[in-house]
Amino acid sequence: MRLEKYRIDQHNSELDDKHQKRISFFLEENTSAKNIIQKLVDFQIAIPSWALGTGGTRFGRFSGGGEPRNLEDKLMDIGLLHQLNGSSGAVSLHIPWDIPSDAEKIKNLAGSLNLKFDAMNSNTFQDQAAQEFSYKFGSLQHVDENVRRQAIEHNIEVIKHGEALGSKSLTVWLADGSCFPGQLNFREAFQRTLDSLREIYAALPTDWKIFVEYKAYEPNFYSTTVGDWGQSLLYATKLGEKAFTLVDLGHHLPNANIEQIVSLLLMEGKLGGFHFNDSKYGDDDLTAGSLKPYQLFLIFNELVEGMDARGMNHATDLGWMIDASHNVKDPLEDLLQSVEAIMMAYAQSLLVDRTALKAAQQVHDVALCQEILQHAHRTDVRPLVAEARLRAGAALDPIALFRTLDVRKKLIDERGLKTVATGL
Ligand code: PSV
Ligand code: MN
Ligand code: MN
Repeated sequence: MRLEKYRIDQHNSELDDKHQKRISFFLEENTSAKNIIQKLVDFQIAIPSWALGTGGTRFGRFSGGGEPRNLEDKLMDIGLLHQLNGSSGAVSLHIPWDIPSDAEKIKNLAGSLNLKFDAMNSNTFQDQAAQEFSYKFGSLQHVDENVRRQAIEHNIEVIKHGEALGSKSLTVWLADGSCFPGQLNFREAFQRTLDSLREIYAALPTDWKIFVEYKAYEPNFYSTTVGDWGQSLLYATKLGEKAFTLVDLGHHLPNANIEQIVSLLLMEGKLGGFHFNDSKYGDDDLTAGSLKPYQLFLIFNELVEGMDARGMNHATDLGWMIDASHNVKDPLEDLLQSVEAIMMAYAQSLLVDRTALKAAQQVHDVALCQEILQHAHRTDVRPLVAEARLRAGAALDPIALFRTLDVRKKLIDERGLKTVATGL
């Protein structure tokens, strides 16, 4: 389904009085904020195709109904999100879950919804029905050359699908690793993985990037062959200039200082992209900003500082994506909440007084350094983010409009109650 433009306009005009008061007050209080609205408008966060259905746990899955039945439905859902918030203008596909039967048609559909194709994701962590060799003991790291070959060829096929759609990057997340000490020779596993990645790298079109995503543990619980940012950076450095590290917020050991990791990867020119989510324990894949909004802000603070230092374009020079999906909320409402949290953290980090922070750092005024950061984080930037939505032609209050228009009910009417999208 699509939202008729007049519905959004009507919603906005109902809220306009209140919004105008809030935004004028905000701009009076924060005089530098005027210049950052366009940055917020430009900033787009890709939606992963696997987040549109109710996620499962390994114990069960509870579909909420009206979920996408195929790739077209997934694009339609993201199109809806983008109409509502103006910041979800990209999709990240997972192959083989999202193999387009007709790439041209899918490309046109995405174009008509104003969506771009962000990174393509390969899948060598599950066995598919028609597949010859099993990934039970790894894929790109596997001791058997046949398995490695199959996994390499799969990645090359993913690149081809991406090329047909206009994507420009491939994200490789590997489940490879070991569950028990002694199971694996770490050095040889690394070397085999590197050799496999080199073959995939060689198949990249000239204007493509490859992102090497790391994860501390799960599904392997003793070692992971791309287990942390150090290992990812090693691969990315050895591969070459088109290879970068991808940071997924849920893929660290507890209490890792992710903002410092981000800062150093940026310094090395090796940060490629981001997967946003939030967690209390591990790779919980909860709504971005739902548990640790200050951490999210501190990460953005480093991103903005580091990107500005390197003269990078915030909107286009890194891949921004949500990677979250879970069991209990309407997936579309959940994604609207994630995008809002990310936009708020981004807006707050744009408000940091960097000159004052630098000066305070130089004289070791630690309390003032903290004040400066917390002042930005404690600023209620909701009017600013709403203003960016308004300027993008989206809704002042996306979730309220989603509910007023009974979007989920309409999707259930259209698609049925028992729908399950291909995916996790
Ligand atoms: C598994 O942890 C995972 O969530 C990774 O974060 C990948 O990005 C995603 O699945 C899709 O492959
Ligand atoms: Mn991820
Ligand atoms: Mn994950």
